Amino acid sequence: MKEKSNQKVKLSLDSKIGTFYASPIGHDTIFKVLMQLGLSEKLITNKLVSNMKLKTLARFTKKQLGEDFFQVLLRLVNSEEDVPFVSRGEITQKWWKEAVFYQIYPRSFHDTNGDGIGDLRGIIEKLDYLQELGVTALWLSPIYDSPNDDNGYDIRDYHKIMKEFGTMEDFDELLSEVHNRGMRLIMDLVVNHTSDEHEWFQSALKDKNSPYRDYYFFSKEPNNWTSFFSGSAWNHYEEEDIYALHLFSKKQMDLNWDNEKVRADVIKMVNWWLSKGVDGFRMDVINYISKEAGLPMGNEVIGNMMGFTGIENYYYGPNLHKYLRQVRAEAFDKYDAFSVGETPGLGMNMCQLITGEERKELDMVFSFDHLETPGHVRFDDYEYDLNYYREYIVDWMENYGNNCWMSLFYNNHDNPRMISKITTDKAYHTAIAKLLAVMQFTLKGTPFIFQGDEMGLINYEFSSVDEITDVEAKGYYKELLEKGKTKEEAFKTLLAGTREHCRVLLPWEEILETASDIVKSQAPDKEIHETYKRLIALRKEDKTLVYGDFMLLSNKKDRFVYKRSLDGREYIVDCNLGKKVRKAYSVEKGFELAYESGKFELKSKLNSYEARIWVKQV
Ligand code: ISL
Ligand code: CA
Repeated sequence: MKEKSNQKVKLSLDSKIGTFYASPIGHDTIFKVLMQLGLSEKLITNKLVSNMKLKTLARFTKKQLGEDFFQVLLRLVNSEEDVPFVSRGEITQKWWKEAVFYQIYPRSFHDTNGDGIGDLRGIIEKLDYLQELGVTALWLSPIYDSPNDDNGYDIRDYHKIMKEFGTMEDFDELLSEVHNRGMRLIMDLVVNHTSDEHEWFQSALKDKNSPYRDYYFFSKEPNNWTSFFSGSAWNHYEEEDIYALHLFSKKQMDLNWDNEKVRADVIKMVNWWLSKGVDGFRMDVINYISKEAGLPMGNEVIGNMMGFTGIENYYYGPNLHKYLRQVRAEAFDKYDAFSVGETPGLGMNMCQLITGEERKELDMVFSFDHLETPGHVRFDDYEYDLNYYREYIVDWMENYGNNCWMSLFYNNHDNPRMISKITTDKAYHTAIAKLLAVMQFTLKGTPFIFQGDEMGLINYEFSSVDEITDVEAKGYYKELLEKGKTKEEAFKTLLAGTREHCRVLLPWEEILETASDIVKSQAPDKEIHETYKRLIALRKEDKTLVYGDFMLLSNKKDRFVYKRSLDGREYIVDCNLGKKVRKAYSVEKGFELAYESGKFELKSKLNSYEARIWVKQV
């Protein structure tokens, strides 16, 4: 267990580094910085350093870090009054803890009218398939009316369906078909920003005195914040010689949540969908909604470390908790609806302060620190080491608390496929796909399958940069060329990290609909699909895999062995995280094999990436 400080005393330059690191936000911030730089925690936790005063460190590092660096960290740390409560007690039972979620990126899920774009009818057509797989809840990426600058994450009208996807009648049918099957459906809530084509922004832009002017951030003097999609976070409007803030694309304008009318309108819209019967929302970049008052300049050192300037002013903003509570109280709670926030950049303490059930903010979050190993960013071309995933997940399993609940995922629409990140050697792909599934369905938390995971999909082989149309990738490509990279180099970088890999239409025909064809049915993809079915069924059979305690049995190199137990029921999961064949964990008498990802040639050995699940006989 990690040491935690309970003191509510404000920290200052006279505080010791150790005290700073023991404070929840201090810990998360330093942890993130170390991770970004690929440095070890030991750098901070050794006695010599931890007894040093912050101001001494500030003096030593003045040249590298500048005057303000520690002031900015102190402001962030001191802005949080609370400390996380970590319960070891009973877990409250909830449908969404027992659920198996499946994320649909509608544009590339299933196209029924041949225009090359997935649609709502396509989802309806595949509901039986999803039910058979064992999925119990769906998350739909945005399906609202949008000019599609960022594939629907730029919403023009929250109450209309994107015309390429279908109509509101199609949606209503989809929702009732989902419910008829005893499944749930959650929507994507994108309210950090709207499209610049949204009527609020149009009105604000055209008329200084518009009631919607304060819905956004307009300024004559833009600050130095940068956009996640390259360049400045401020777009210039010539007519009035004024700028407006957009953390994402130039067509995704940040909403001003400090304006209570914005909150009221968002809450009204959320109620509208909940009253239609949707079961909850995934909330896009929800930790970015509260910005530091006055939008102060971003610290350049932090900006360089993180790759984005300004981020310390909004990724854990001053009113975040307050706004989340308001949305919950005035919308979600009225329907007992489920919420999962997308929260890039937040560490474990911050997540505890947002998802602790006693705090009444969000039910769950997606945090992302497991998607790249320390010192790497998404666009790096490297081999992901699963030993890091083990370290990460064990920390969360042991320290997140029973009053908080984790989401378990490896993929989503914003990342290349995890299997390809681990190795490009196709010989291992089937084994890796199964290994990932074993961990996903036996660890403590709610699994979120991303469409195609169950088919064992890997990165797409793009042959030209023109095939990559994502707004982020296009901006980054331009930036790389401006920095002097050749076209080949820039294309190679995109291939490593582009979100496009996960946005290619699912290959239904090639993979599953040829099940009758003997050759195809023995293809690895089919095998992976069967594995998903088996594991989901196993998880549903026994609540031990949902609510059971987690206990680490071995974390030697390339090995991950853990136990889940509840009321005398026990499972042991034995995973080989690497390519080398290694000795299997020797389970006590009384356990029998519940699942085996390989061929079980040798009981005492585990092949490359092989995994076994043992269950205690009762
Ligand atoms: O851009 C990032 C830093 O590299 C990401 O962490 C980013 O904050 C995250 O991917 C946010 O994603 C969500 O909001 C975006 C949208 O483009 C993504 O598809 C969505 O998942 C803007 O709405
Ligand atoms: Ca279509």
